[in-house]
Amino acid sequence: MHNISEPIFTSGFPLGSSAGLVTAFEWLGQPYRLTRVDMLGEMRTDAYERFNGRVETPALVTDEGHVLTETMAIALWLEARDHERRISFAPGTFEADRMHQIIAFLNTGFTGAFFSMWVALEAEDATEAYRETLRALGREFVAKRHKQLEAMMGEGDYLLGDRPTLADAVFVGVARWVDFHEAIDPKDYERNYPRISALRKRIEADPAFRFALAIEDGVPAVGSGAMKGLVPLNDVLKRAGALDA
Ligand SMILES: N[C@@H](CCC(=O)N[C@@H](CS)C(=O)NCC(=O)O)C(=O)O
Repeated sequence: MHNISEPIFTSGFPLGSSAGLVTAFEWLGQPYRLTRVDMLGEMRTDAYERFNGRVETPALVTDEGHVLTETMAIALWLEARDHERRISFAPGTFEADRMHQIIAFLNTGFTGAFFSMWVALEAEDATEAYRETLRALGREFVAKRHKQLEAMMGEGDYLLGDRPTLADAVFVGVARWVDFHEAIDPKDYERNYPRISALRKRIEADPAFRFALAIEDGVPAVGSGAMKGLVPLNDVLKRAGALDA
């Protein structure tokens, strides 16, 4: 553990939005490591809470040993290291500003639209009527945010320009929740949101996202070669000073 010099990114399962940023790490191609975090189990400890006070994934332990949380902050950390502009645009350009705009929308309105559906799922003691109200609210917001994202998209193959960027990565980690929560009728999905639907198919077929899913599922995976190995969560907690040595 002491010899690890690469940044370590936590990939939360099941269905973590973190799969999006794992996809981004793969596209970026710089050395990194991963830690799988069971969000229903090992994340619920005092040590993890000391590591990330919000008790969430994703989190990044940087190569300097700092702990950085929040999807947008980690996306910006990646952007600052993307000197070859593989997954981002030159700072100060309108493309860069627009990428930030789209990531912000995805990380707030689009992701937040699913919130009441997660609450409904976890509210085991609530009445069925209350849970159905939460699900109905979720369906309404998910449809609204899909309509808005569809309108923000152009004719291109990706959210911006002609290549995948951090915006597509953030998108793909969350867009799949629509299936899990049955938030939109599959018949309406392709018909009402043809660009979103096509983008999902394109990125979900991408080897980088396939790799992220394999990591999430805990099955052997061959990635780009940038991922230098899995690190046990306890080692990460120790490194961050959240666990007694
Ligand atoms: N604002 C945070 C939210 C992260 C978040 O919602 N993480 C979810 C998984 S995708 C989580 O850890 N949920 C567990 C919980 O809230 O109990 C970010 O953008 O990174």
